[in-house]
Amino acid sequence: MDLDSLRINGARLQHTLEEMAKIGATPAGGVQRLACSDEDKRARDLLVSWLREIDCEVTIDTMGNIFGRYAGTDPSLPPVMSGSHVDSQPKGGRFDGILGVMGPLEVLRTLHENGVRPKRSVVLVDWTNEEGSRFAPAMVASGVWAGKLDLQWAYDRTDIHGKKQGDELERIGYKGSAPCEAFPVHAYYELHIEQGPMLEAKGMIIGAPKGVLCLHWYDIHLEGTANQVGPTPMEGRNDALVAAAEMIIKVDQLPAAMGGNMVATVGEIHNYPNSRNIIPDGVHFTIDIRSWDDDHALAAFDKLRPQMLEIAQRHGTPIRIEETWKVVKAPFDQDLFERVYATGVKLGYPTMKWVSGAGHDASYMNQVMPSAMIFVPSIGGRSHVEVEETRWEDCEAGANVLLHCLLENANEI
Ligand code: HGY
Ligand code: MN
Ligand code: MN
Repeated sequence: MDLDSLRINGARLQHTLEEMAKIGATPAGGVQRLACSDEDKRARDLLVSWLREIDCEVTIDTMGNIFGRYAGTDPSLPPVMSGSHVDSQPKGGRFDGILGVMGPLEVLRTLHENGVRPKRSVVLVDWTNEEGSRFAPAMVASGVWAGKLDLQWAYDRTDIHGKKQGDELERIGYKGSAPCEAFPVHAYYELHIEQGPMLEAKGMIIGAPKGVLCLHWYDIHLEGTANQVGPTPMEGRNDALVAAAEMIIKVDQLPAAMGGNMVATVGEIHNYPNSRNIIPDGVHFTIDIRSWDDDHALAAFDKLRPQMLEIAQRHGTPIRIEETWKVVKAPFDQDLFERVYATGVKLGYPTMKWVSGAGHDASYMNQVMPSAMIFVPSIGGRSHVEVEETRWEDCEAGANVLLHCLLENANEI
């Protein structure tokens, strides 16, 4: 068969994305499928049923990663792999992660219905808890698989209700038996929405990111003195929330102070006891610093730390700093990166090279095997929001590029 003319079924891809969007659907048109939640389970169950329909061998590992293997003609050769995540942010979008699982599913369906059996097997993967929103950190299961994070440490991560990730994985029936450890993979591709404005702004349909920024996460805990807001004079208060507010402004000012391509964000904050007529005596907030240069990101926190210590001292609110998680920047495999770009051009899609500011499981895959990503535009550059949107024809384009990149690597020795 003329493989060059092979294309995926865009309508069927749209249907799978629409079916998945019904799981955890929110009233404003987004999804909530938090890691290891009942909604995550329902999405996983649907994915497994679809994989079995096309005779894929399904394996679940001890971190709940789901692998669907579409057999090639030579089982002795390391497979090619593609995947992403079905979990979402609390008020997430209908494309983040799930496109990178439905895309390879559509590729496998296309191979299966056309009787195409490449030399190498093609493995689809759904990585557990890519978002790191319910259980920090992000990309935790691909991190364990890549040998960069400890399994028990990952199991012990707790959500704000004190539930453990390992227990929740067991509860939803996805704490598998296969070891969560890397096996030889010839090439890994991840299809994902850009989650930024650039492709749309440049009129592009396919993005070939050269890599992913480093991600450094910190957790800051402040201890104040609670009291009745009325009789307590302003002088001498130990107000943990005011101290936190000063620190949060410093975080926001950090990238400008450091220069270079950096972002710094406080995205999560918990205030205790969080009553309008009690001076806060406890605050926990998170810091996310990203840069194309790990040392640049580390230098940024070295600049921020003394500023926070001074603010804590001045307010009499002792501070505890947790260096929660770091994943180094991921410069992708040059050959695969160039293949993504060349395939986009060959298939006739406006294509550009770019970089990923969002973290992805490919960040860890990149540390243990040749990896690259395929981006498609986010309308308005929006993501991690319920209005997240990508054109169906762009999803189809991305899956076609994925099909041909995987086939080329799957048929090379
Ligand atoms: O944090 C990220 O960029 C990804 O959504 N985990
Ligand atoms: Mn994602
Ligand atoms: Mn995300």
